[in-house]
Amino acid sequence: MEESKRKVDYSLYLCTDRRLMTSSSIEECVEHAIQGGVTIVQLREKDCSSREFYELALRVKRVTKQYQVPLIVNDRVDIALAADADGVHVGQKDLPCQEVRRLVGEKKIVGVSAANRTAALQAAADGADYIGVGAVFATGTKQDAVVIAPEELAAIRQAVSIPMVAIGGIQKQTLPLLKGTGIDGVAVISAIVAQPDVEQAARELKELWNTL
Ligand code: TZP
Ligand code: MG
Repeated sequence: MEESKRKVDYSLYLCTDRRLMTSSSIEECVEHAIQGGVTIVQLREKDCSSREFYELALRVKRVTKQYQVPLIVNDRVDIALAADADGVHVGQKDLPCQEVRRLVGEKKIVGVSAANRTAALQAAADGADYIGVGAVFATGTKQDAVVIAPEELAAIRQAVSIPMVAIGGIQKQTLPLLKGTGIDGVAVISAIVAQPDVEQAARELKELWNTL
């Protein structure tokens, strides 16, 4: 494995969403979140043009680079490459992982959303660096998110050895329920970006994670 990828800390994984954000810019949100303990950032913006997404990626990258936190671009391989992000995250309806890996090479991080054992095994076989698994709890952030059973999370953990990040409805109250699941990190949107104090929200989640 590439040396730079070996060190990736998935423990507190932030996904952005301008629609829910309390900060006045994504850069500000990301900077405060990193200061609070976020270890990896995914630019996940659904309502913007390619040009805007690209420009956002460049702006956010200035922040993540300053703090040496990896930046992952959601959905778009072209934008991840153009902005020289650290990686790209794809879902089951995006480009297949094998193609993504072929396009971005070995140095970039490739993440795949997998909600069941079959998808997780496929992602691992196709060269994914990590999988995002969820929704682990009910969430209003993603309209079509389906909550997976704890047994499914356990089956996925057992099936693959690549890092696994849980997502969906993770808040201060629900994070402790993930104890013992063997996940490598928690991915959150609203529990950080929608909070009045982004830095403090990230810090509290990080503290909870550290006691897991
Ligand atoms: N994928 C599954 S659930 C979800 C995504 C992107 C939304 C997570 O948002 P929140 O606010 O952390 O529940
Ligand atoms: Mg996607």
